[in-house]
Formats: sequence, C-alpha cells, structure tokens
Amino acid sequence: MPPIKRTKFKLSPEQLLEMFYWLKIIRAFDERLSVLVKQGKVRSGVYSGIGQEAIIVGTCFGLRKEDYICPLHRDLGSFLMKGVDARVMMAQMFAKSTGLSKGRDSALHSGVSELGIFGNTSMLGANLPVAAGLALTFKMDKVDNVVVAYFGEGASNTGDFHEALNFAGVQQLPIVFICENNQYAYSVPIEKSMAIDDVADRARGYGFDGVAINGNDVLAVYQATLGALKRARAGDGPTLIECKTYRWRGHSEHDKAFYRTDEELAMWKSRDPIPTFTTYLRARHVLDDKALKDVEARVAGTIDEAVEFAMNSPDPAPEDAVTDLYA
Ligand SMILES: Cc1ncc(C[n+]2csc(CCOP(=O)(O)OP(=O)(O)O)c2C)c(N)n1
Repeated sequence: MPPIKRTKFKLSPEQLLEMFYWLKIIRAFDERLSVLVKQGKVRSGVYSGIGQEAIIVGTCFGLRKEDYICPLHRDLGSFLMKGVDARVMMAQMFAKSTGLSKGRDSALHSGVSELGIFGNTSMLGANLPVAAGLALTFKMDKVDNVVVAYFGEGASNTGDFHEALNFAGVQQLPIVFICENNQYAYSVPIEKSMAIDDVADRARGYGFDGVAINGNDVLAVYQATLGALKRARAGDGPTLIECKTYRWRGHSEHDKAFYRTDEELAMWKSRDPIPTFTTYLRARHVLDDKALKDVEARVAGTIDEAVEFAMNSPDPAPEDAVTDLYA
C-alpha cells in the first residue's frame, strides 16, 4: 500500500485565528468544569481533555454541518465546534432542563442529529460499529458526507474496534477513525495493553491506511484530517489517524493519577499545543498582543455567560422524565 501523500493546505489569517479561538475556548471550558466539579455544581463525571485540544480542533475544523462526529467522554470541545452553544453545553453538564438532554442522561451521552453529533454509550469501542453504520448510510444515499469517529488507544483493544475497522475497510466507507492516544487507559499505560507501538498500524490489517502523527500539533492534525476527508468524500474509503498526545489531568476529576510521574507530566506539558501554536501565529504576524487579549476576553466572556446560564436554568421537572420517549 503506497503511503498517504501529504495534503497541501492554506489557511487564511482569519482561519488561523479561529483555530486559535477554538483551542483556547475548549481548554477554558474544561478548566472551568474542573473548578465547578469541586464546587459541587456539576452533575456529571468530568473527563478532562486538557492537553488534547489540538486533536478536536484539527479534526473538526474542516467538517461540514452534514458530516457526523461520534465523540467520546473527553471530547466536549467537538460539540462546541459542531455548533452546540456553550451555554447549552454547560447546562448539559449541570443536568439542567436547558441542556441537550434536559437532564436525562449523565451528560456525556447526548447527541444532536441536526448538527451531526451522535450520542454515544459508555461502552468503549461501541461507538465505532455505529459510526461505520452511519458511514454506510452516507454511501448508500450517495452523498459525500463523512463520519469522524473518536476513540482512545485503550478502546482500540476492544472487539468492536476491530469489527468496525474490518467492516469499514471491506465496504470502503467514508469514515475517519481518530485515535486519541493519550498514553493511558485509566491507569493502564499503553505498553501494558498493546504489543505494538502504533495504533495506526492496525489499519493495514483491514486494508486501509493508518498514520501516526503529533496530536499536539493542530496543523498536523488538520492536515492529516483534510487528506482523510478528501479521500472519504471521493469514495476512497477510510483512514485511521492516530494522534499521539497526553492527558494532563487524571482519567476523571476524582483520579489523582498517582500511577504516573511528575517528570512525565512535565515533559508533556512542555509540548502544550496552545503555546506552540501561539508561537507560530506570532511568527506569521497573525497574532499580536491586542489580538491575543481580544481572543482571551471573548473566551472568558463566553464561558462566564455559559456558567451563569447553567446556574440560573431550572432543574428538569420530575414529570418530564417520561416525555420525549418513544416505544
Ligand atoms: C468496554 C468498556 N470497558 C471498560 C470501560 C471502563 N472505562 C471507561 S473509560 C476507560 C479508559 C479508556 O481509555 P481510552 O480508550 O484509552 O480513552 P481515554 O479515557 O484515555 O481517553 C475504561 C477502562 C468501559 N467504559 N467500557
């Protein structure tokens, strides 16, 4: 199989600044959630994606509204990028009546079909055969929409992962598999769960390309995704993109992550996707002090407003628990 060619791309200064805004707001959303958990305001488990933002931004930036994403517990930012209002997303985490599911789920299983967001279950890997099914629908309908399905390296050890990739390869489905390899599945380091270095190698066994890239480089993620989207839209089938990254916080807010060293965390923090991109933007004269202040003010305003909205929203009425159901 010939290796995937590097996709050429050009982003305008406005687009680069928009990417920057998304990196910042996704980080700020998770940071604020962390504080709100400690204040007892959040009625959901919080699985922080801090440190992994470049993956969400790089993969969602080139998507159309009609494309579908299948996000997991650490991918709240993808909801925002696909068009969910930050206020609604925050209300969702507070399980308020103004949230996506009006307080019906544990906050991480909602979807929005009009925005192309599939609500996943807790079973790791189980979103992937469903994602393949969605992609099959696009193929059968002869539309050039694509499905982007996220999973961790831990989930890539489940049977569902292998069945989904096999089916996608056989059917040449328009799907991009995004592995967020943050080095740990809960407390299990990658070397204790996989006998190979790269999850990307697994794609080859199912007849399509896999690439392992720097998941902390938003432009590298964007470039790889752009190529994969183009191939998928052209009917050339799936791609697996493994984004190497690291989660800065524990598996969830209750996990102090004693199973890893401070040195390891420090090494990965030095590869923080945001300062790296900031350096690039400054070197290209896209970002100056004033633009940075503007973005930071916009982010802070949006997050403050989201929290206020969520706090002031009503709880769901008990009798509403049986509405919006179908049999
Ligand atoms: C099939 C299944 N097994 C175990 C779990 C419990 N569990 C929830 S998250 C998690 C770790 C997931 O690791 P990974 O897939 O690498 O994603 P990450 O949380 O690192 O983003 C585990 C074991 C689950 N939800 N589903």
